[in-house]
Amino acid sequence: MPPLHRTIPALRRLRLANTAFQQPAHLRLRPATAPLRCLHVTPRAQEQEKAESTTSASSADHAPQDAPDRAQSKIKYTSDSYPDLKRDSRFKKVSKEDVEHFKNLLGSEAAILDGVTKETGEEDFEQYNSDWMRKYRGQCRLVLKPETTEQVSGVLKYCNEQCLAVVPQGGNSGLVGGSVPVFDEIVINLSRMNKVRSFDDVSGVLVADSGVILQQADEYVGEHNHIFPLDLGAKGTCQIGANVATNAGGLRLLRYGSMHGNILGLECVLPDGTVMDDLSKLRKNNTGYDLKQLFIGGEGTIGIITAISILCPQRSSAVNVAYFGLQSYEKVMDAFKEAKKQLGEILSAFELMDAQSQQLYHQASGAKLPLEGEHPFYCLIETSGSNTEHDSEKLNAFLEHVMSEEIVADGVVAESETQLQSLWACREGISEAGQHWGGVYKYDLSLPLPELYSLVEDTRKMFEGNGLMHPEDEKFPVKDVVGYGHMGDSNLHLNVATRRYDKDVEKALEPWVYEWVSKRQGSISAEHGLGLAKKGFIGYSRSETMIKLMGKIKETFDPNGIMNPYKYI
Ligand code: FAD
Ligand code: 2HG
Ligand code: ZN
Repeated sequence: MPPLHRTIPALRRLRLANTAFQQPAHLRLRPATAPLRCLHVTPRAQEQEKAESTTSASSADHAPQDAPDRAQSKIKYTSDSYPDLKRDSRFKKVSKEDVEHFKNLLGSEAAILDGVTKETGEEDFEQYNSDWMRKYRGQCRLVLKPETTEQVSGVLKYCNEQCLAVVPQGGNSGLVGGSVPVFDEIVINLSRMNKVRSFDDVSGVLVADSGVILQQADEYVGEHNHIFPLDLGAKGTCQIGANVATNAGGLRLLRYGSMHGNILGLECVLPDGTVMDDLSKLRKNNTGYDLKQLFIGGEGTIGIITAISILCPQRSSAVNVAYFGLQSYEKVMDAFKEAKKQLGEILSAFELMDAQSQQLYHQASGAKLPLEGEHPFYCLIETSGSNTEHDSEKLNAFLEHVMSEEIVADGVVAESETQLQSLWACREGISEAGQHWGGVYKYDLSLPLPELYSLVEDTRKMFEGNGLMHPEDEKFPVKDVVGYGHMGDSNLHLNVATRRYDKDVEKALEPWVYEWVSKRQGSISAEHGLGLAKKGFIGYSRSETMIKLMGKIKETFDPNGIMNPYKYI
């Protein structure tokens, strides 16, 4: 195939703007190798860039800005940050006898982290007690790591009988404080339940334990030419059972749909130890209430998911990624409309990033940005298809159109796996960059597309007006307000990057953000869930009737309330 810039003059402007992208900007369709992204994708992408970079600015130009030493700064106990939350006196404190019981039940040293009968230091519990954002910190002194469904069942049955509160935990990458205890709840960590049970390469149905890491699940089905229908920045850490428990959305929901559609069956353990075996591999099963749906997005409040059965699509043999600069949000919407119209079934991601989010990523990671000059908005588009010729024809027509109509001002197209990864890192790295300076307030919102970005502008105005924000001055708690997200799913991520967690900032944002969203009939949680962070705000997105029904469901499954207490329900 001839380089695009010879056949399509408008694409000459799709140029390579820095040394990370030195080759001419023609599009070459590549064989699909699974992009491997992990939680800390940023440094890896940076390393690749540094290795490739031969000229251009000195390394000092790209050094990340200094961040406070996060490892040194202690996270406040959740019980101190939320003094209104009181420990429920119904719950028993873990005793030596309880620990003894669990030891017998689990039968392995590796299965228990015991700070009740042993002098185990607080730092050993840190990774189980504190969340990824370093915002929430519990006081658990017992972590259980069962290896089988029977063990999970035994643990829950005992906890229910003894009224011991528990928190199910996967990779602990959740962003709403749902995966860590508030007080002394026992952590039930699923990481040792990590086996693939079966894969059928005719139907594409994968059955696996809930503790399998998402990236490993994707690699496993990749060996059979399939793809796990979920992809997200934390894929190197998060677990597939927890992905189901949070109904995670991620980067390709636009193409493959949500967990509610892709999950065919679940195996769950109820709080009283009953195993609900619904590991169906059927696509169609219209036999009464679809109970598994209650566990999808249930956030560990009614039971523990121990295995999943999921439909995995065929892996695409041609994947392309383009990164554009655009002059306005209206142009972003035009580009999205055109992408849907012209790329149709091969469009697999359409992601939005504002200029501030890209600057934040650049400053925090030191990575170069793909385009020279600033554009108010950026988009990342991915196509995945099975017919190289057909895909490239479609993509060429789309690129020619958006360039010649001046919808897109500038852009690059990846022509190697490394470049593809670097482009994705500009999008995926924002989440981590947001908290580089000390803390971040994260809002994950569903909004009608025409109004989606106005929230970011209004938030910025609000902080400019109340004197809490300054880009450089350390005295001001807020550093910047950035907007990005899954444009293809009308899902905005509003991140307020701060130098420290600060009650004045929180008061300015909440419930103001939720009111703003509710007025536009949006949702206060598009994909991260409610956890503890949004506990008090569910009423902005759900009616009283629905909240009451949720309460009844909780009571039916978990009458003693031992499952993930103090969270949204
Ligand atoms: P955890 O954080 O350990 O747990 C999450 C919740 O599920 C908790 O309430 C926990 O109690 C419950 N839980 C865990 N395991 C089970 C189980 N087996 N049974 C029942 N309940 C359980 N989310 C998105 O939706 N889209 C994104 O694009 C996205 N990108 C992210 C990028 C980064 C860099 C980070 C840090 C997070 C991102 N997230 C995203 C959020 C997070 O990764 C997801 O919510 C993920 O599904 C959580 O998985 P985990 O294994 O870390 O679960
Ligand atoms: C993403 O899309 C994740 O990058 C994280 O959902 C968003 O950190 C956030 O606010
Ligand atoms: Zn997201």
